[in-house]
Amino acid sequence: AQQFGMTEALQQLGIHTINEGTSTGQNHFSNGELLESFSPVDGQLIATVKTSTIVDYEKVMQTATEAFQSFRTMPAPQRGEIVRQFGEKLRKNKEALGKLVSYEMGKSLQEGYGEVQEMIDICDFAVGLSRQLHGLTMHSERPGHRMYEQYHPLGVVGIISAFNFPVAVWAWNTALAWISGDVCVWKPSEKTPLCGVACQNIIAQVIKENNLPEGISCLINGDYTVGALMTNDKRIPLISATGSTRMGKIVAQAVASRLGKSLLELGGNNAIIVTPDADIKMTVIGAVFGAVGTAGQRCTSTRRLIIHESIYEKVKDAIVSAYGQLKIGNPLDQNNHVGPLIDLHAVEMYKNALSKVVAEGGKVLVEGGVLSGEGYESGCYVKPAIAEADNSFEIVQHETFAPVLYLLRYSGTVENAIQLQNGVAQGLSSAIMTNNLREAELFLSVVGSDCGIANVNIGTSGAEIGGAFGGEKETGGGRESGSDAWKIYMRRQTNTINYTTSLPLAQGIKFDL
Ligand code: UN1
Repeated sequence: AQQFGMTEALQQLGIHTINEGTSTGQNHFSNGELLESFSPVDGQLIATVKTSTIVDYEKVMQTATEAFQSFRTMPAPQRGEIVRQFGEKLRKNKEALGKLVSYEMGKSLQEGYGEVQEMIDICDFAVGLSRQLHGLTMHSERPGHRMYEQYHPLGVVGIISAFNFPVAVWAWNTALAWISGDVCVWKPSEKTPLCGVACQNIIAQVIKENNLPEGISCLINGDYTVGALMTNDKRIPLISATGSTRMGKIVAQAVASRLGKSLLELGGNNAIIVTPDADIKMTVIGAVFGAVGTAGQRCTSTRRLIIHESIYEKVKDAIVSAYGQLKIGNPLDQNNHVGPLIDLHAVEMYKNALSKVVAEGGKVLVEGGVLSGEGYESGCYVKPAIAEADNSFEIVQHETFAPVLYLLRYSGTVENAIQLQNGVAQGLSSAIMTNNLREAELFLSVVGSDCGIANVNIGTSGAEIGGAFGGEKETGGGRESGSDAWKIYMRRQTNTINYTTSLPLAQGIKFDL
């Protein structure tokens, strides 16, 4: 890692590689056990971070709650100015943070930079939005009355994020929460705690430079037990959680039992439909990047290709031959396309998926396997694999966070392909490759894709921040990032004002005293 300037990057981000973790910002509330962060890139221990105890958690919540009391009164455009400065700091730290993301998580350096770019983009988006937190006005049914709605800050927002987008998902939430006047408490994945510390260090500078209360941004490290403190905490009106469907169900039940709000971004099982009218060259790029980008560990990763029988062999050959060109290795080296999986547990899940698909009757087209030898010492590097399968296979119905792509065949019209595409429990992202207007429009219509994201002539991953991001069914139903996703971070109030000298009741009710 040294040859890629990692030492300098860690230094710039305030990560101390000595055996005591870091202690900037809210992290001084961490007095628990040490959490070690190993890089899947080279298997090395990068640094350790102290986790938060229950006592630490209480302190964090007190600081956050106090900070909210003042932050909520700051005019929204001024809060936007804070987010603007945060975006500026991210621009200055893009290279260092992108490298850390790549090193701690294992995604390619380009994707690490891309992730930081998403953070910068959402900051820009939020700055503009800080002057556009619009409510509607309505016409009252009563004379001399005025009716309108307004959005007020909500309170403490709890963010539970996953290892695969260790920095961007936090920023999608915080940028909107902060312009909304909320304060944030973040529990990053215990697999990428240093990304959390680095982000906290960056925002802590902005908070300090503006003499704002530090509780605006809080970080707690630890495992699911820390997450459970958050989900059960009545002082947190909104929990935004990204991760597996299994985790989401636990979070949703805990939050619902206290009637809190939850914003869930859970698993996907994303497919690209390839029709006889598809541009094969574009299909190959979209499908291969979708399947092997981030080593298949995006919630938007392409897991299934649903190909029309008339072009099946042609598309199959093109994809298989593209897989032959893939270079697997150190993601910091820009010559490589595919980096490692996050850890050895992920490698087990990958191996398990490959043996299951064969056991269920699938046919392997591109052999997988775990790489060993020089450069692969971490044991986390695997070969992207392709198997011919059936949509009904249990393993195909399941999201495996690894580069395993299933090829499915359809015959007849595009309706049959749509049925297969929708025939899974998850509903995040979907795509169709076609130059046929009828097919494309049908795919986007009410009888088309049932996913939160539906693309035409684009793969399933790599959404822009300007749109609302999220999905239906077991994906959890939440929407983050662009469009009007900000509304969940605020509380809506309907106001009716009577400026007359009488008090007529609504619905024409007579009540004379
Ligand atoms: C995720 O995998 O959790 O659309 C988020 C994409 C990225 C975000 C993915 N912009 O692939």
